[in-house]
Amino acid sequence: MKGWSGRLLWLDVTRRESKVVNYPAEWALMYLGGRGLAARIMWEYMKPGAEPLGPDNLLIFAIGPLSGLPGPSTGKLQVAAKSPLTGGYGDGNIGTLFSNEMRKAGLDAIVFSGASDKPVIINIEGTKVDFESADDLWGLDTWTTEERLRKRYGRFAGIVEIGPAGENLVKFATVISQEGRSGGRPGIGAVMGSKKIKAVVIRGSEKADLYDDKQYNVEAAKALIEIKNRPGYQFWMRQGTMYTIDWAQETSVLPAYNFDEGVFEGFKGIDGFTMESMKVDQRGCPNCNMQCGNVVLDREGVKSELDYENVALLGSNVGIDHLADAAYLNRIGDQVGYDTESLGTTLSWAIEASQAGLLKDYDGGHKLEWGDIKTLADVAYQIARRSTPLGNLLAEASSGACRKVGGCDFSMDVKGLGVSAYDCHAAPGMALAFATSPIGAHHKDAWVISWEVQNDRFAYSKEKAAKVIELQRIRGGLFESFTTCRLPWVEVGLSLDHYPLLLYYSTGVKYSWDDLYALGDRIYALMRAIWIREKGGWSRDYDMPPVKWFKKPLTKGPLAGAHLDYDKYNQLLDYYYDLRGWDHNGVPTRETLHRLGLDYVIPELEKYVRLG
Ligand code: PTT
Ligand code: SF4
Repeated sequence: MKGWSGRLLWLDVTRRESKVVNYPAEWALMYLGGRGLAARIMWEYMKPGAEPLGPDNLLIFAIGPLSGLPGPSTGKLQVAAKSPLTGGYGDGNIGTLFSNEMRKAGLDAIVFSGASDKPVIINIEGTKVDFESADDLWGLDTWTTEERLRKRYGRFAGIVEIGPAGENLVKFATVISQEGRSGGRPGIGAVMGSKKIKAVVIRGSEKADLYDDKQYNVEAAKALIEIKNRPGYQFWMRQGTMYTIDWAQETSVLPAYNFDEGVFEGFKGIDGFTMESMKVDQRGCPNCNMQCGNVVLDREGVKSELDYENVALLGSNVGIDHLADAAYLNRIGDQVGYDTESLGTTLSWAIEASQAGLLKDYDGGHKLEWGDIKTLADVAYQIARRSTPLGNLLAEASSGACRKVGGCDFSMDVKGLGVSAYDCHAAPGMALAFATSPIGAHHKDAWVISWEVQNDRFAYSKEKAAKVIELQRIRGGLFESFTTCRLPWVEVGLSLDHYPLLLYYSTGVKYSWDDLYALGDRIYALMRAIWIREKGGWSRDYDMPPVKWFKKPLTKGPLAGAHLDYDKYNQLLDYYYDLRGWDHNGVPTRETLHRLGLDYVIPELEKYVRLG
């Protein structure tokens, strides 16, 4: 095979053994890599019903046929496992040198099974593996951990690690790299912590074996030049995703006060222009010529790398109107190693719950207040350490906490994962995208909202359901499996036509757009099959957006009064299922599974559902 090594490294963490395995070439062709390969491995090798924080869960790192090569924003790695937060398929996409070094080590995937009884660093050189003690690192934050490991293994080593949040099995702990990169919102860092893996280090020295090296480089160079010449490039380099704050305010989708509202009176204090006035550095993922990690000093004078999502959820959504304060919470998230988006949705839920009197046994009678940065920062640390009853409760995320104390009507999650930073009172298509995302309410799979606000915004139409699927195919199916950053296409408009060519020169396989769309649909149906197997069945209730968007209309801004409509949403969901070839409960039909080459999942699925 060209473009793929065809090899995966299997690590038995309990026995401290490793072996290199050739996986079937068909998997590469049908699932590409990254998310697709991870899902295929999970279906094949994970024991059904595995306890997410037990040794039977598999932690999977996977790259794709474009990752780690020169070219448009290719330094990305997929980290996947059964999620302790949702109980279903979970993954994340992280920009890291690990991707480049994994490519040089000649590995398409690394699978971690079992669990260590003591903290370990797994040190991989090529395919040689050492399990080293991490006793001296356990308990340290991610920045200190990585700094120490870089001194030991070198500036260019691929390193990913967890912080105290992962060690303490916080349900939304992530995998961290290079200070500001975080991946695996549905608790993939907690899975790493449950295996007592503090860090994984990788270095390789092989040259990538491509089908046509020369043409690959020509095409990659063309794409990189096109990115720099796009009209939006200069502004992107100034603000990155932070431009979205002003846009979200204008379109009434900026989450405020636990998604009660879609506008925020203090938005100017946290927007992209404020960020520009505070900017001290710019950084990002490897192999990227449109680096979007904008760095400011937080309220303690420490560097913090910002994106729209974390600023909205740790700013307007918790009533904070000073960027340095939102940046402070964001930096805590990076250092302790958990997802800043879930921190935002969990803190905002906690404030609402506290004010409703649901946290009396936890808040010591001192109600949490919107915008109270000092208390919120204290709570953020308590969550990472599970050091107080409140911190321990909130370490389960709002979805877990509300099951203990009530308040699930205002937990802003789908399938357990907190929603990303787009209010959907007046955006049914985006609500559908959150509700049908294969990992819970992440915007990564279908950021339909920018299209939706310009195209019959209040419609619950078939066209909208089709648009969600189109985006899910490209974003959630293809980019997650290439595995590269999607932002060159989304944000500066790089032509998608580069990608089949890059794939061809990398692998020698000519994929048409029809092939690629079918590939995206296959990965989606497979992820759904994993969910059905792990949940022991399925119901369309799992594909519903948060109740608040239906029941509590907006009270502020030009769209005051707007809310979602149950009957119309159900109609939209029916359109979605029909277009996907799934039945009215959201289960892929036998015919659909057959068409996508997924006959092998049918016997297992028949144990849990009646296939149409
Ligand atoms: C991603 C999610 C996002 S999406 C953001 S801001 W965004 C939050 N960032 C966090 C952070 O930072 N620190 C932290 N401790 N937790 C964080 N949680 C949130 O994580 C990220 C970029 C971004 S920034 C986006 S949109 C794009 N996402 C991509 C994707 O999903 N797939 C893909 N093929 N390309 C993408 N490119 C962009 O990558 P998750 P990263 Mg991320 C401070 O991991 O789990 O997918 O969650 O990986 O290297 O940080 O890049 O406005
Ligand atoms: Fe990373 Fe941003 Fe570049 Fe994408 S655009 S690779 S997220 S720095």
